[in-house]
Amino acid sequence: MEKKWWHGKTAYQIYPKSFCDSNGDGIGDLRGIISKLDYLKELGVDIIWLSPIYCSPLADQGYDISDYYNIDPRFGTMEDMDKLLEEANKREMFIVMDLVVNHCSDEHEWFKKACQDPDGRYGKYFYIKDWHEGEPLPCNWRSYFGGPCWDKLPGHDDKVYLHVFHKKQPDLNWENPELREEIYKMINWWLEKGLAGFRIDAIINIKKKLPFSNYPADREDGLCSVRKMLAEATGIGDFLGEMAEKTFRKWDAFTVGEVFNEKDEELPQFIGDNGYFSTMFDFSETVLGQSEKGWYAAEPVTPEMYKEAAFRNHKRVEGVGFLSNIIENHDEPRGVSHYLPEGEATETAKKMLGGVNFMMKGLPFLYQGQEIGMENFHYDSIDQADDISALDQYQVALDAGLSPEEALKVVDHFSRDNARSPFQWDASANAGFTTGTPWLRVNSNYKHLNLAEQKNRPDSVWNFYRQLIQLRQNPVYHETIVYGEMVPYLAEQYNLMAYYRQGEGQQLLVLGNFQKEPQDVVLPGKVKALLLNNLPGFDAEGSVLHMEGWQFVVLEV
Ligand code: TEU
Ligand code: CA
Repeated sequence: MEKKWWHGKTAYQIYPKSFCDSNGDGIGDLRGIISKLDYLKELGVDIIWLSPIYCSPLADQGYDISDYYNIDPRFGTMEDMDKLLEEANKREMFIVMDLVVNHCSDEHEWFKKACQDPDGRYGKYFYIKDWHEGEPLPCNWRSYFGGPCWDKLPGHDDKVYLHVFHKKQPDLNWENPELREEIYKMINWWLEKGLAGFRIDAIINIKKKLPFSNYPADREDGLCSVRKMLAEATGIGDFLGEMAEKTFRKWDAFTVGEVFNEKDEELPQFIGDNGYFSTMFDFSETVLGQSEKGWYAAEPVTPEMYKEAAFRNHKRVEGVGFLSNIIENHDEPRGVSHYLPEGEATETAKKMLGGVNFMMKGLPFLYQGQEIGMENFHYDSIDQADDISALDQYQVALDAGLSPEEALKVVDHFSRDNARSPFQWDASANAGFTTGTPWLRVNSNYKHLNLAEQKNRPDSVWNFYRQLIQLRQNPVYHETIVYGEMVPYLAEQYNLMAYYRQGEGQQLLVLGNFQKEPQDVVLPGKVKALLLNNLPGFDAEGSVLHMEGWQFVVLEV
């Protein structure tokens, strides 16, 4: 595998709205981010991905862009953005933005012009179809946020437009070469500014199976998940290859794709040496237990499921490319609330979960707050929900016959708001996030769970993440941690997640006891060094290691 500048780095996702508010309006902003660059540097972060900060009505929190060339005033100005790039550069850090090009906002001028003249130039930037009251829609796809993918084109009673996400997110027509050129121009404009690259949103949706057709309904509503259509769509590679060629490759940009359900044979094209993207997220654990029926029908994720999914997916890409490893992001519940059983999210367990994920082969991505072990924030009532997905899924659960209490419990676990509550900086009012009223409630646990408390405590979750990052940066182990093969160890041992990372003349063994009960692990040989341990004790007797509940160690063997 060809070596790339970003391979050995550590990445961090910022959800700008909830990170740090510099001016007291309750909304995190670019100046807030700039003020925390030293903090991120101290943690050991190299690459920072910003969720969208472009102009947006924020119907889907910025994933609905109304102007790709400007910063939303709530987040700051273009001067602030330039300053951020400059300050990051000074610290040898890299800024990556979110590239949201499957759709734009219905308030983007392209869409407004399309509404004025659906048959004109901009009408062809979207998917617009004739339709008359009483007729079936062009197809029965269900949007990701619920309801049909088609809505009436504003100002026209006889036309509908396609949106696979929210109705305020009309899909861009990638079949139109003119639209594609507009997108490439925009990407190059940002890269020219000094951006290191992009996280590429929902990209798998840009290729539709055409002509539009119905699929067998998968719920009572008579609709069918868009995912069925996507599984049948072919030819996305032509678009992705063209985009990479005309933009990313020219700049040696770093790109991470939000890709779901890619086929095995497509992997080299996606993330191989000359792939469309540098890397893509490993979602094999996040999708565990999910059901097409909705959040209410999801199955709990067990440690065995987690291990099996992680090993399977990493094996799939071994020798092909790099995955980006996460335990959470802005669309997921907090990892420690999702993968650890209820009541078990102790600091020890949080470190174990972070450790087994971080040490896997690939690029580690931390999500803001993960480094202090932030947890799901819990709703008292559905009125507290902001996430459009949570509101939809609450209704889906009620429609399926759950009581309001049960439906709330479901949403409470899966809501995207869990990851979007403000960063907990300290124990002062609003966790130090804002001097005003935060746009979304602060988690009530902030008085004891916050960065200030953890920074000076050597055994905190924060200090553990710092050790993980330092281990990755340590020149003695760097090559092995970055490029070493990942080989499962004792894969059959129940609730043990263990694997080797092995490179030339070096073998590391990562062991996580994924349960609260202790367990014994037979070691493969002599322990040369104990590189990391989430507990004070290390109890090895001959070739047997007695692991405490949730213990995590990295050994050189
Ligand atoms: O998510 C795309 C996606 O495929 C879904 O998993 C989505 O997270 C889920 O349906 C929501 O419950 C991306 C962004 O990460 C997400 O925040 C945006 O809402 C979405 O695209 C639309 O831009
Ligand atoms: Ca602000």
